Amino acid sequence: MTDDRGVHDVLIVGAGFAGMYLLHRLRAAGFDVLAVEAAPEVGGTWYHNRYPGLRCDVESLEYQYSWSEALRRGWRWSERFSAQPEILAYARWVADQLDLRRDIRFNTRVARAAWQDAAHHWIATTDAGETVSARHVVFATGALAVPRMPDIPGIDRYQGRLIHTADWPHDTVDVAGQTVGLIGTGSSGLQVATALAGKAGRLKVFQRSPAYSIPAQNRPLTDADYAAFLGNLPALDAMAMAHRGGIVCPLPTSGAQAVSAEERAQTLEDRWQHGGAFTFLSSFNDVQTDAGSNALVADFVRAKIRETVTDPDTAEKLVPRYLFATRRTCVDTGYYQIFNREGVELVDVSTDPIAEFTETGIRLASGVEHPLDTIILATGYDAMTGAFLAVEVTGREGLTNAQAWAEGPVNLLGLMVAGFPNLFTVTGPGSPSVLTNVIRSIEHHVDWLTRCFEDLRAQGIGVIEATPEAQADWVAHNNAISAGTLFTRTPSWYCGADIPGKPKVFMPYAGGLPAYRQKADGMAANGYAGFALTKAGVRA
Ligand code: N01
Repeated sequence: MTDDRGVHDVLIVGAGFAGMYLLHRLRAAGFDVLAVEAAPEVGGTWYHNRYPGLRCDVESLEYQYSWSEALRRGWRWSERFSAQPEILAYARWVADQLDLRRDIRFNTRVARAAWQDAAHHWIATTDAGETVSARHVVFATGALAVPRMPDIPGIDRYQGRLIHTADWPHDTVDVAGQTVGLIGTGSSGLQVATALAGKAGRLKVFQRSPAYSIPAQNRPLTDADYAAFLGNLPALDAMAMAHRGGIVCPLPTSGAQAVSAEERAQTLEDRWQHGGAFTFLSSFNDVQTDAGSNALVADFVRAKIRETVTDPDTAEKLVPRYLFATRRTCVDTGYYQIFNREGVELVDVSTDPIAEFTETGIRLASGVEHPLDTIILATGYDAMTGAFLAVEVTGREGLTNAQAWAEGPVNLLGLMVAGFPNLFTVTGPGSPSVLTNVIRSIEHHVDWLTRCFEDLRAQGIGVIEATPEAQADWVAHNNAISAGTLFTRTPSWYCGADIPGKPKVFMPYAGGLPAYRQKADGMAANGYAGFALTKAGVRA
């Protein structure tokens, strides 16, 4: 594709929900923008992830763009929590509505990007060896984009069908009559297990860590739901903007220990019946900061698991012991119930780990063998840093992104890394990102970037970059905030604990979206305090 359009104003890497909205905003603001996308279609994670049972854990009416009333009125979701095909169809519909595809190069993966210091622009090289030049590059590559293969020897030896949930085949996967093994019990594992139970001849769920999961209580959306939604958009948006997770949910006003046991039980029961993890988490205001309150909420969920699963041994294995919601809380549609079915077996590999793949299945450390026709890997992602580090990015004076992030991701506002002028990440580490309804976080970043590019253009600024001092302050601020929460007490993908050798740093900004927005917008309003600005045509 070596590009004949000269130096673009902005190159966007990725055409998921972030890249799509950014392309629309910047194009409307008169910038010359090109987006490149590795997949043949828009949608990002919703294109690649297509395993059976996949639904969003944020409600449909909130997991859509809020910036356009026309889009909100033009699309009708069928269910409260949408399934993947409908979310992908929505992304495609938006691309059509906004005529985005003409500026997206599909089937194009950026392999390298190098800053040209004298010319003040980037040259990106695709894996086909073609080049694109742009003054600014924005990585809109998503926090959960690079699938993680498990650290288990012998994977190539296995002769059956091996499928990662994040790379599900486009053809039909027929498991009827088969013995299927599922490794991993996070959000993906729970959903695929629930979908395959009863379809596979036998389903063996290999669980290393049990998950806390809240029922979705999914149901069709009605005309009344839509009337209540479309008739109250400003109030609903205001509520979402005030919520730390960007969710339409009243702010909790008391701690879990500040109310009587009866009131607490009733509140939790109401939220459980309402469904969804974000609203359940918002039952009380101290669930993620006070270990005593956290234990009370955790005990409520543990009791629900014990009530649901009829075999007491299996129930005990499914009960998590770690602090509630310090790993991503799952949302399910009948997950715990599958263990009451014939043909579904929970294999606890916490004490007897999977030692290796064999030609026919899995062997545990104890020597026990599990012959399997198909193995599904729901083993997650190289979260938050994986997609950015998968591209070899060279900034000022030969500094690479791998070097800059060797001890964990550092940046200013999760938007810019010192030493990488004119390069931005959307919903990267150091921003609220995965702790929020990511659509709201995306919209904020895209709005911030659009304003930033407009300001730079108006002021004749050619180069913007995070100063090392402001970056150090932001990293310290992030660490101080996460240290005040319970998140850091549990190993999780939020802190790189799942990947051997990955720096163990809590990555998302834990201060909530409203506080984050205030800081990011404040810095912009204050002349981009913390960023160094260089006039166009002047050597930085
Ligand atoms: O991945 P995960 P995911 N032997 O990293 C296990 C979003 N998402 O794809 O915890 C045995 O959570 C590992 O065990 P352990 C959402 O943000 C959203 O499920 O390391 N097990 C764990 O159980 C989510 O959090 C939606 O002990 C091994 C599992 O693999 C994020 O994506 C749907 C193992 C990985 O869980 C990632 O979720 C799907 C081994 N050797 C995803 N290695 C919705 O919106 C790994 N595991 C609903």
